[in-house]
Amino acid sequence: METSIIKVEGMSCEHCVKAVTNALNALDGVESVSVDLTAGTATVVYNPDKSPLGKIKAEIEDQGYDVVD
Ligand SMILES: [Cu+2]
Repeated sequence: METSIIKVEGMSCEHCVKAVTNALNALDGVESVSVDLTAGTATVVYNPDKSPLGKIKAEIEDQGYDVVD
């Protein structure tokens, strides 16, 4: 398991938090997701063999938000 803190731009309300949280939780190998709206971060615990970080970031962008590297 790995933990990554991903900086996300464009989240403005609880709806955004839910959208990101639900989308990431649906990915194979994602164990937990914690989104901090104020900080603009998503902390993800995941198995990188099942869902590499690039896939997780792509999923966030698919939801309409920007990942800041
Ligand atoms: Cu929102």
